[in-house]
Amino acid sequence: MLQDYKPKDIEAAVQQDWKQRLPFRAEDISSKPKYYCLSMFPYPSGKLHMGHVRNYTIGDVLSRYHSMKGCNVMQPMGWDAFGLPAENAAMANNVPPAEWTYANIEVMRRQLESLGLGLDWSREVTTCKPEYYRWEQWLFTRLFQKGLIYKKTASVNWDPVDHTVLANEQVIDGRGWRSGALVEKRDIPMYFMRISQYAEELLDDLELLKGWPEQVKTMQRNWIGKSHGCEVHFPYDEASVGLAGELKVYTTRPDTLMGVTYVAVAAEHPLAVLAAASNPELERFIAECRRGGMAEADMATMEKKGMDTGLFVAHPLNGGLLPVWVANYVLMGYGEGAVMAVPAHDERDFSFAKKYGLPVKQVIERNRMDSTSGINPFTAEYWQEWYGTTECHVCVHSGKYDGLDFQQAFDAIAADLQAKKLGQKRTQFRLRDWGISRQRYWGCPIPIIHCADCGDVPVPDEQLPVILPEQVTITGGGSPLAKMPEFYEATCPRCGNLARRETDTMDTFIESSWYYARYTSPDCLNGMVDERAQYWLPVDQYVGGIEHAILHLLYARFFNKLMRDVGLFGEILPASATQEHKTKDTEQRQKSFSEPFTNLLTQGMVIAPTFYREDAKGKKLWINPAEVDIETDSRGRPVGARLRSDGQPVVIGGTEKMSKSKNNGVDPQMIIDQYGADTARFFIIFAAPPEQTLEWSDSGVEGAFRFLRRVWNFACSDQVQEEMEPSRVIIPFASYNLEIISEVINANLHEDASDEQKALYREMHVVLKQANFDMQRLQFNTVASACMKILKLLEQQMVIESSSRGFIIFFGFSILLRLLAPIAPHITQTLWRKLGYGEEILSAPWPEADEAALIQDQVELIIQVNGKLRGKMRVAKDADQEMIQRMALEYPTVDKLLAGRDAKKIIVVPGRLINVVI
Ligand code: ANZ
Ligand code: ZN
Repeated sequence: MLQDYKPKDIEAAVQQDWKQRLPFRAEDISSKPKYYCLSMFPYPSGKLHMGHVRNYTIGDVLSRYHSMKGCNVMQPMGWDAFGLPAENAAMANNVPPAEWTYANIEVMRRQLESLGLGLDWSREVTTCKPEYYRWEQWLFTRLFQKGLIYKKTASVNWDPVDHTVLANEQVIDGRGWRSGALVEKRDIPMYFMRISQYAEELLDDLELLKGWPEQVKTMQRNWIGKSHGCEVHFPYDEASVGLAGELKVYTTRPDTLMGVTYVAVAAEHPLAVLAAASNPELERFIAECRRGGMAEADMATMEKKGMDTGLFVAHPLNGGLLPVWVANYVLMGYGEGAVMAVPAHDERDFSFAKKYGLPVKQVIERNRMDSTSGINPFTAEYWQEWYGTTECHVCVHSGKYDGLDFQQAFDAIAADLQAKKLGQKRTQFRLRDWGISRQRYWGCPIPIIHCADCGDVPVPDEQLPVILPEQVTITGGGSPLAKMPEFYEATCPRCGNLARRETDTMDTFIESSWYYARYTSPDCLNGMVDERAQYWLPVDQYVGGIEHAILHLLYARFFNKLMRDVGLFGEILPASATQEHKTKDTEQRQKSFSEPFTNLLTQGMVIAPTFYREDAKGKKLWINPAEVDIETDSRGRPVGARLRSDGQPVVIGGTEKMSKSKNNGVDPQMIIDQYGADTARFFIIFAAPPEQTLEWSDSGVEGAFRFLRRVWNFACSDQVQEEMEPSRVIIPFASYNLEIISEVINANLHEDASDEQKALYREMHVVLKQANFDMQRLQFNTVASACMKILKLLEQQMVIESSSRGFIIFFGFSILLRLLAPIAPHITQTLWRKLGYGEEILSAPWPEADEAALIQDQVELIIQVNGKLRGKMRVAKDADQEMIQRMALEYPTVDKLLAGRDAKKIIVVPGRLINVVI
């Protein structure tokens, strides 16, 4: 009797069963190979969005697939729980951030459960809990003592009305997001992590990451930004500066040194400050620059502004005097905070020089006889052609350097500077040290106590964790911690005097930099991680969004190296250890614990159509796709759309990334409620390869549902049930012995099947073989379509009468269920049991294609030994002599009779028999 496919009931029952039997618990000791599959953990905003669903479905498919392939799989989940939104929500709704966060976690955990993810919840990590963040405080104190964390004054965004520091994302068009006041720069002491010390290693080790997308590695490489250049010192002109000294600059183009016509310094540069002391106009200009607050990215396009300081420096090689300007395009935090300006060969310097009437001196020519040689200098074309390349360069108007190419000039000028002690070659990294203190409440407290006598004293281990008070009211006017004496009053751990506890918290990027390691030892009470980390790390597969391609991944890679170097992964010598101290073993360990993520998959965006209406002022009001009915033409193409509630037309916008701002997000919960998690998962996997953009489509979701219903109906139909009944007894399914099954089926097929039936059976294995290939290269969308093809082949088999049909259906359907299991775990698990294949589909072996079935056309050969009939053997029709002979020798009876001897002669009568003479 046909039962309806009711995903709600099925999924609830299966999830209940998982809750009781815990099949996703990862074993810390196992004889199976380990497979650690990690999806980026969510920020508990309170609502799962489609991006999460895609991310976690991909991770789950990989995890389940590897379980069935025989791995000891760990797939954990947790919460990236600190951060700004909780503070904003606290202000809006008047609830403490902790309360808001924990409530959201409960909601989202239920949502994740309803997706049917195979997660090991016993490893759940919540980063705002003291048992988690105490270990980053512990690490902080270690790194502080090692000098890998240090304190330095740095500028922050200051809101003068709200009296608070703003995060970059809270500054909108230069104004505070709440107050609307013009944001100022303020210098305050901050803590920095010396990531620059690891720049070289972070760059070099990208080579180890064979399983990462090239694109991500390139982004990391550019971010680290190693450049080869030169430090050049310009001696002060004592007459104008009033003291002796040198202005240092960093340049990647020492070959242009003879073309320098001025030098420019950042507004914060000491020389600018010195000049401003006696020049009020300059002082005003500097103040204006500092208010600007400029991101590096805007540097190229913003309007260049500057002012002459009236000071001069001397050219290091020819002694000529060069004016010193303050320029807003020079960054204090980069290089030396000063540049040697070469207007003829640097576009920024050029537009600055033009604006302020400074000289332009060309010192490079292009020695090229092609179309580019005729380009007029200083045109857009010229900059396009010249910028960023040093190919085919020759020096001109450069005295003794005339005629040298780029590298020759670079070397010669560097050597001359060195001889004069006015500079030398230097490689530099773009990567800055990581400012980790935040003047915010909802984060991990920085474990430092400020003592008037002892300075900054790290909190001793036995006083950790420094607990963040959770019962607070957030008003928006600065961190509440700074107003809580019970928090900030402390005694100095060194001298015992009254001292003040640091009220800054850590950048929330810190929590996500090591959570992957904590999952290995989530309950460890006496350390960040324990020896289980050495079993589970590195993560075998990391899955997440491309938006984390730079910072998060770089910080996590950095933390892994820090943890390695404080000895958390066992005894490993630092990279700097001398060769003689390195043994094979330590070197191997050094390598295997250097990088946290062996393979990285960056999933594509989820996009959806947008709809809007314009109000009287032309402002777009975005309408959610769920509220819209789409009209299509006869070919199914959309021709119009109407708002369901009023039946009036709406404008169809473009297809864009699902977002709040365009109101085009589809709520995953709605899809799950309506169609079930299996449908949502199947659609997401089917609609696009994991790394590509996925276009949401309601009809696609419906198609996914219809397919799963067809699977269900097929399995539950009386005819199929009847057909399978005897096979259950005959095929030794519990052993899943492919060889035996293959033999039974192939023998049967041979005896009574029609050509069509054979072809259909063969086709199934062809599809399976391709699906397995696709699975390995993470092309899950074609695995999903393989499932559809196999169902169709089985449906076709059902209309052919034959005695082997039962076997084929029984075995074939088990292949379909297993192939589909990682994608749609509930329906497959339910049918697996219902049809008597076994208890738990997750522990069934992954289906492999039957090579014997793949042989296209077979003939049967009689096997003789010394002319006596000894058996029959099936070979491909087009098998060559050599292959037939080999198969005959391996035939069990022949092999036995040979007893290790060589055959004297093998006679093959094509298509008929084979005679082995012993
Ligand atoms: C002279 C010159 C001539 C330059 C030329 C470029 C082209 P990368 O490659 O990113 O390391 N620079 C140095 N410090 C700077 C600062 N604090 N703010 C803004 N610009 C700065 O860039 C190095 C180049 O960026 C340096 O080489 C310097 O300009 C500029 F035809 O020096 B160059
Ligand atoms: Zn003290």
